[in-house]
Parts: sequence; C-alpha cells; structure tokens
Amino acid sequence: MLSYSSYTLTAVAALLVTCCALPECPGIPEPPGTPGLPGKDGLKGQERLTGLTRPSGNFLGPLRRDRLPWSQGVPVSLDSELHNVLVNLKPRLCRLEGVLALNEKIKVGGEKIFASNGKEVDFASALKSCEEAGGTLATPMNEEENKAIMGIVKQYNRYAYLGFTESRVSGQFQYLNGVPLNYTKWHNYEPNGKGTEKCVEMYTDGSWNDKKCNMRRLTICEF
Ligand code: MAN
Ligand code: CA
Repeated sequence: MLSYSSYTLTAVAALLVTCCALPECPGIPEPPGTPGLPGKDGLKGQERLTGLTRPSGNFLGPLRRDRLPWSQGVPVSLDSELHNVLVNLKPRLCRLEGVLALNEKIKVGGEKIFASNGKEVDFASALKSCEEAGGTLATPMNEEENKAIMGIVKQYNRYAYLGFTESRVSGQFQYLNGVPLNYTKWHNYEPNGKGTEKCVEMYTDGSWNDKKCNMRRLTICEF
C-alpha cells in the first residue's frame, strides 16, 4: 500500500507533469475561485484554500505545519483542502514559469526546464553545479530540447557541454547513466576524436562536437 507521503508525492508529480510545459500553461484554466475570482461557493481561491487569509510571501501561506499533508493520515484524493492547495499550485507555477521565461532566466523544452548560471567551467565542474542545484547537465533527447538548449547557447554566445560522454567504445557516446544516445545532432564530420575527445559541446547553431572535457564551456542545466 502507498504511504501517505507517497500519495502526496504522486499527486504533486501528476500535477506538475500536467502543469509545467510552458506552452500548455496559458491554456490551463484557472481553478474556480482563483485568484481573486469567486467560485461557485462565492469564496475566492485563497479563502477556499484554508479559510484563512494569506500572510505575506509564501503562497502556501496559511497551511499550518500541524496540517501539512505528510503529518496526516488521509490520502490526498480524500483531503479536499490539500486537493485545493495542489489545484491552486498549478496555475501559480505556470505564472512563475512565465515570469522566469519573460526575464530569459529559463527556457522550456517539452517537459524540461533549462537554465544557465552564466559560468564557463570544465565538464566535471559544470555537472557538479547542475547536480548541486537539483538538476543535471543539459541533455537534449529530441529536437525540441536541442532547440531550447541552443537558445541559451545563442543567448550567451558561448558553446556549452552536454550531458553525454564517450563510452568505452571509441566514437560511441552515451547518456550519463550509460544508455546509448537515441537522438543525435552531430556537426558534419563529428564525432572525430576517436577516443581523445570524451565530452560533447554544443555549437551556436545547435550542432554537436565531441571535445576534450577540460575546456571552459557554458554551464547549462536541466531540471
Ligand atoms: C577542433 C576540435 C575538434 C573538432 C575540430 C573541427 O580540432 O574542436 O573537436 O572536431 O576542431 O574542425
Ligand atoms: Ca570533435
């Protein structure tokens, strides 16, 4: 049986998966009563959330610690208050994504969010920064993701390392988990390092070149 926190995580994950591809965001209807518009029961979103007024800052605001989902024993699906919190998070997160995209802090490609810290470092340092931020190195798995990453490469006008390395078989590249690439965008005549260029950089046209791992390249992470 799922633990209660598993229910919560499942519900949040389901919500976020449907929320966070930015192009879908504008089409997502606001749940009734949010924000500031009364729903059928006449309550506005914040009032419906908890029946309390919203304190400054945190949009989860009035949720009390002793009522946090993982401290209770009821599945999310049966907890209408928590359900409302999650439903309200969805447009809220979409709006935040909109703000970040507007300010060119993130690029959204499919399910992923890409961002750079603007720093140029070697492959290992770039990967470490991404992981410390809770992500990994940008790893394009299809044309849409490749284009989103290219947008950041163009924005900074700097080549970037991608989340690939050469496998033990020279000339064959793999994801960081060891799985062979199933989408590639090699520049003409690449990869050509034959075992001497174990990392991969993205050029400003979005194409890829195998490259030594100790260069300074723009850090781009995915989340
Ligand atoms: C340099 C390196 C190589 C790349 C060639 C392309 O030698 O960046 O990785 O393949 O240029 O001409
Ligand atoms: Ca090369």
